[in-house]
Amino acid sequence: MALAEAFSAVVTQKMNFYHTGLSESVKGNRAGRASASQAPPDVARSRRRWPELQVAGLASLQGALYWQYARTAGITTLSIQNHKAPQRLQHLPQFSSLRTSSKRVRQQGVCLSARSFHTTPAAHKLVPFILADIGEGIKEVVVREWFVKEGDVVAQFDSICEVQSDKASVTITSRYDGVIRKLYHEVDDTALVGKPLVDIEVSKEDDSVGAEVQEGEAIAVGRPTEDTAIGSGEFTLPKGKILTTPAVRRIAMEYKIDLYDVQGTGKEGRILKEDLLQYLETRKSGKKAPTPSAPARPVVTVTPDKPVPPPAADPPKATPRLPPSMPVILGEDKQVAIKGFQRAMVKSMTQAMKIPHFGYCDEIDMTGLVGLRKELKAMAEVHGVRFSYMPVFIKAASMALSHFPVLNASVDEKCENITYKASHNIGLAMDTSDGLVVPNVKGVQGLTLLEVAAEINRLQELGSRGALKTQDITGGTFTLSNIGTIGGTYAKPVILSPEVAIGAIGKIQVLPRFDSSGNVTKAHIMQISWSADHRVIDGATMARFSNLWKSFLENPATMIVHMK
Ligand code: CAO
Repeated sequence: MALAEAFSAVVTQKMNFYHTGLSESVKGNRAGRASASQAPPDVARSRRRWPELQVAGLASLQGALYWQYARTAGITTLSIQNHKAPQRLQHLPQFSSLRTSSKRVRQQGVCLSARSFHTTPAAHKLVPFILADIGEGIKEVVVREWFVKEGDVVAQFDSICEVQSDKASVTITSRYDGVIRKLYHEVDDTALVGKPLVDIEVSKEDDSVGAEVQEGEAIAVGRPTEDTAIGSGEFTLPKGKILTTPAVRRIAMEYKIDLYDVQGTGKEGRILKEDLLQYLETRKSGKKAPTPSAPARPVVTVTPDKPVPPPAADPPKATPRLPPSMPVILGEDKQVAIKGFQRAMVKSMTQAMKIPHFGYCDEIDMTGLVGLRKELKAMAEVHGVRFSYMPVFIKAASMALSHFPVLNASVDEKCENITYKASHNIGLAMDTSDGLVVPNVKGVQGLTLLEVAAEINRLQELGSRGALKTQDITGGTFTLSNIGTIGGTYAKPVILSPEVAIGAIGKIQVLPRFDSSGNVTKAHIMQISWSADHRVIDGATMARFSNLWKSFLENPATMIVHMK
């Protein structure tokens, strides 16, 4: 069976249902297109005459679309013909009566025991669904988006909402089957860990829910946490998020697909049905599917497959990335809560300002690199990679860090131990619509310039749509902040604790300078401002490191010679 057909068959099975006596079957895409409250036309016509719904295949019960239809159609009796996992039948508050001929269900199904078959509305209870601890000592989150509304029927693992902690976004999914009765928050509200997010009406007779329902924990979906602890003040990462629909999740479960392996092409990286099909197709053909959240090393083919175009003649310009700003006239004072990434900034900067900062600035003559960058940019374009100066800054930093490992280090909270980091995970401050975020390029010491550029492209793309993953923004060991893309010369960067050093890069400007013969020449000048933790880094070390970094940028040939 072709994969597209297989997929369609799954949908058909999910939606294949009959009104008693009519045996009408609504198949595949047609059923799939029906909205939650719109029954397929044949069913809608007959629902008054046939208030009993017969289900062929238990999978049907798991579809929110199906549930919703049954509920809105006022169908109170459900007959089940095929039961592979009878425990799933326990959470059907919208049906007051269930029938089955299945021995297995009779033996195993809680709802089909002595108290079963005829449940009544009184057999449901309202459960506050508590926002559980999502790790890293997070006490509160901001609700970014609701995926449900009051009255919606949800099944286990259906997405409830997306919340934003001060570290990353997390999708909260339901642990129970039931009906959403109350949303406790509006979008942008702050929700507290340990307090209810929603009330869910679940079946009282639902033994599998039992004590858990009393606790009502919300669960976050994600990969197991990754150990990217920084220094000895280590923490557990919050889990990453997968954006997709419950239907796609269910199909993924049926085909035993880990959704983390599927590249989402929808809004904010959402995994669409087409993505899953594409993944299945690739898996079937035995090819390796692309991994969306591949941790460290971006794959770049460096063999040019078309001739490298000649370098562009124009000098590089910092293209304005933001639309021209408009004046904001407030009229009256306005108080706004500090949330999301901004809250993260409050925390990290307050922490950082406890560190005694040592500042060191210098200027770099970028004239040689400006010329070389034109060539590198053209070469990278052949591989579909956008090549700015940032890959060179980052790679040169890594090469210099190899000589000064104390700068690629972290200190614990009381500054009693210093940990020299083996990997150069170099962070780049990124100006996004959500605010400042600092993802990092992992393992720079082992990457080529092109690979660094490709990884920056990936991080920038994710950052621009607020889709950076936890693993992208944690585990950094050293940071560069290229404020020069916006403007300015010098800055006073603040260390990203527990790292020990950071550099702020100014704008490359064409300025007059003297050459070795004393003649005034046109030069491309850029300023660098370093900040280091003066408790563990002395000024001489910072200056020597800066000199080495500067020499790589001013004489790119030396960089090439020493590059591994
Ligand atoms: N001076 C002049 N031009 C520069 C430059 C500099 N210092 N750095 C980069 N440019 C150029 C780039 O080469 C690119 O030009 P081309 O189109 O000719 O290649 C252009 O400016 C735009 O670059 P970019 O911003 O798209 O990409 P980048 O890799 O240079 O920078 C990033 C990526 C994420 C560092 C940048 O986009 C950004 O967000 N900078 C702001 C960082 C920030 O806010 N720091 C403050 C932190 S403290 O609050």
